[in-house]
Amino acid sequence: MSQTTSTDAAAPAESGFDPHAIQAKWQQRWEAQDPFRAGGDDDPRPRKYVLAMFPYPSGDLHMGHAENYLYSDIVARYWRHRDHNVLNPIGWDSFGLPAENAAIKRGADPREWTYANIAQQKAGFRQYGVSFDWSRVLHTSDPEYYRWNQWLFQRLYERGLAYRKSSAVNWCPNDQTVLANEQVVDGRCERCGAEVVKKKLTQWYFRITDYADRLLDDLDTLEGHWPSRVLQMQRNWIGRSVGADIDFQIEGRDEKVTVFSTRPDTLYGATFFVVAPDSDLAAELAAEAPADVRMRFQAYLDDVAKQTEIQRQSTDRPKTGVFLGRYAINPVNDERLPIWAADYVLADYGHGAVMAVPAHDQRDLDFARAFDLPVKVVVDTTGDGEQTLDELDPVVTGVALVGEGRMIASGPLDGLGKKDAIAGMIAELEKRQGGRAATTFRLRDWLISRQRFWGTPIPMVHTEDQRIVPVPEDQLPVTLPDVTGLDLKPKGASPLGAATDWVTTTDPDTGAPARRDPDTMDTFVDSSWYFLRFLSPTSDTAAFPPAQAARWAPVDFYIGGVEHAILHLLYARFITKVLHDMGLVDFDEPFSSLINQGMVILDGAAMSKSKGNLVLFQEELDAHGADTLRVALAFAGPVEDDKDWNDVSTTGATKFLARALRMAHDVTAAAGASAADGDGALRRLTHRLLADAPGLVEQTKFNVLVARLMELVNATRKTIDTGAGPADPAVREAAEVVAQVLDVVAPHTAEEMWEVLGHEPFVGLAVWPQADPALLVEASATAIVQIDGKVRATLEVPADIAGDALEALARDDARVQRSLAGRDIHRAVVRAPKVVSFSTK
Ligand code: ANZ
Repeated sequence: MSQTTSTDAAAPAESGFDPHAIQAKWQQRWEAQDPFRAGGDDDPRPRKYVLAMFPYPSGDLHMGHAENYLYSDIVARYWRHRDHNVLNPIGWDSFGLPAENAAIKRGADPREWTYANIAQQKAGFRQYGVSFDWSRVLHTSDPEYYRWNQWLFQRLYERGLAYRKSSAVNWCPNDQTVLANEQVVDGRCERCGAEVVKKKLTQWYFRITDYADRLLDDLDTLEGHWPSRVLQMQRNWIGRSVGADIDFQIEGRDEKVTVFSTRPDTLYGATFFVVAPDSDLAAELAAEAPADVRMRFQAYLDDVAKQTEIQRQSTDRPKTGVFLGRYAINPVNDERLPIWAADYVLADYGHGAVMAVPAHDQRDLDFARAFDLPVKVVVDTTGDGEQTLDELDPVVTGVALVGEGRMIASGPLDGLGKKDAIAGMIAELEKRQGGRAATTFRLRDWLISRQRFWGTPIPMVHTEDQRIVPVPEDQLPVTLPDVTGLDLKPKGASPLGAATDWVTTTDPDTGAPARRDPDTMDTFVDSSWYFLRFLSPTSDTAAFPPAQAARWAPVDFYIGGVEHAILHLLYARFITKVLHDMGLVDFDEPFSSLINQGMVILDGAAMSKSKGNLVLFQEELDAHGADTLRVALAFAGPVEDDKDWNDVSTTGATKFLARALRMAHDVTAAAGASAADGDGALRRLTHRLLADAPGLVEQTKFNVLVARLMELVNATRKTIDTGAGPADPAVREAAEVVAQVLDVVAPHTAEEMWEVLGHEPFVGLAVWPQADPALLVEASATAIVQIDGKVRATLEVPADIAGDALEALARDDARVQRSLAGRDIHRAVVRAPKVVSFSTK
């Protein structure tokens, strides 16, 4: 669409098109009559569940919302036109830190900020003409919602999937709360950017790792339905490594220590042993070491605590470590392996200890070279013999031999390739009960407790005798206390702990005094199952009735930003699988199809308040009206692409809508007139749109759909002005089809057209007519005739003409004869019905 010119800008007023008046009129009727409410249980139509990721009430709606909810609305409206019972709900993800921080800043209640923003966003959505089912609105910060988070927590607890443990967690010193691994980006707090440190704390976790295999394997079922990059990001995040657990005896210690290795085949090449300095094992080993070692270890540990996980994993920094003065015994050859503490080994991956094989692992080699430890090659990787093993010596080259090859210096494994050697070693270890096949995941359990106020209270009670028991179900929800008198400022412990009346309770078993758990849940718990709550948002007997889940879920079409590719989607997939195992849902993936929309950007950069390059949704909406904004955004480019606001033409969109409405006004053929004798070309175009529109919407090619609507509006205009005129019934037919299809993008204008054309509202509920197959056949085609590469004639021919017949027509054509001027045709190439190509040389 072209850019603004001064004459364009005046177009709407001249044509008498008043988008604001039309919009107000139809929004009022929708509000009064509620036509977009999902049908009840007795609705016989097939069902479609369309969902856009629910918004966080951070302030006014912005251009990202304008895009996201436009796309889901197009799909929702489309399925209604295809005679489906559509559920298109809206709710708010309304717990979380920004509300709490705003409240701290202003000494107010987070509720005020939250619900005021929600009201504002609701009004924005109404004004944008989104066809939500407004009877199902939910807010996760309502006790009616979060009591079911508590219910869910307790179900997980019963199943051993919610548990407390002490471990080194990510701690944001600024927000004074723990963060899940997923909320740490490049070593910094995702929310505030502060550098995250490790702190040892006892916290609540969900045992998502129990589901790691299923979460990974089931991604295959989503192939082709989810963006492949999201599938890849999920796979990497789960990170399955297959190998073996190997038990090592430690001199002077009874219990064995297990390590995980993806290369058990290289066990004969192990020359030292490394433990994570911040692991319990390191502390235990150091405790029994001589005083000087203990001191060196402690100093090192203090140093390590300052490193982020990213720093620790980066390969290009000098290796550091401390020899602990202890030895592990290689189970296959009884060699003594010195034990080091070094920070390149992470405490919470595998078992927090590794057998180091410097010849075949780069990090181990770097370490061995730094501390002059032995290197023993056990895989001959010379392969095609271009270089000798001596030339490849890792000690000299500094490059570990990580490639495949034949085993050497490995006793019974000698001569084997990697796969057989791994299998052979595992069999040997199993025989000796010194190891076994094992799989390790990068995925960690989900840390769900937060030391903040504005979230779901964890429904557990700490008793005097140190038991931790669930709050009895009939006492749920545990609601948040009044904020008056509470200091919400982050201080390392939950502010709820200071709400004395609230935190004091009784032991459900004995009636003795007890304390509530003062922590609240990660808000990703709220969003892990909200799509099910929309099925019965007011139910006070169940989170969701399983019968409704069977009816509506999984979600057929889910759309949202790629920033949720890992966290939200992984958690929702996990909880869905848990609910499946509880027998509450009969599917185990929540979202059957997923689309990530691009961003609305300006001058090539993401819009942001701090950069001051925001295009404000509300301003644009007030200036141009909803339909203009909707058409302009839908037309701006493919759904997945970023759209630069410079390429979004509201002027072009307004002109198009004005033209469409004027076309409806011009129609003079009576309603119900048979279009059969109307303008054939216009009818073919109309029916082609009807035939193609479903595919265009289902493949989310909304920009192409708008282009096709524009084409049909232009063609109709031509018939009205310079063809058969406004009385041609084909003109009415075209205008009616435009109204019905345009509704998905520009519903207010479409309703107006529909009414102008003499129909009862709502076009939004009108089922699209079938395309007439007879009109989809291309009746005639234009063939070009070339002679020696130059076009000499065009012929109108039947679209299904045979090659011979086309060639004969071309040879007989007078213009062709003239051009040939008596020369002979040596060769004819015919591609019916489009091209005949003669050569005379
Ligand atoms: C011996 C070995 C020899 C290894 C070899 C690799 C190559 P992925 O693939 O990422 O799962 N490892 C195990 N636990 C670790 C920890 N807590 N911190 C750092 N590294 C750890 O990596 C698995 C490999 O990473 C394991 O296999 C182990 O080194 C190391 F030629 O064992 B390997």
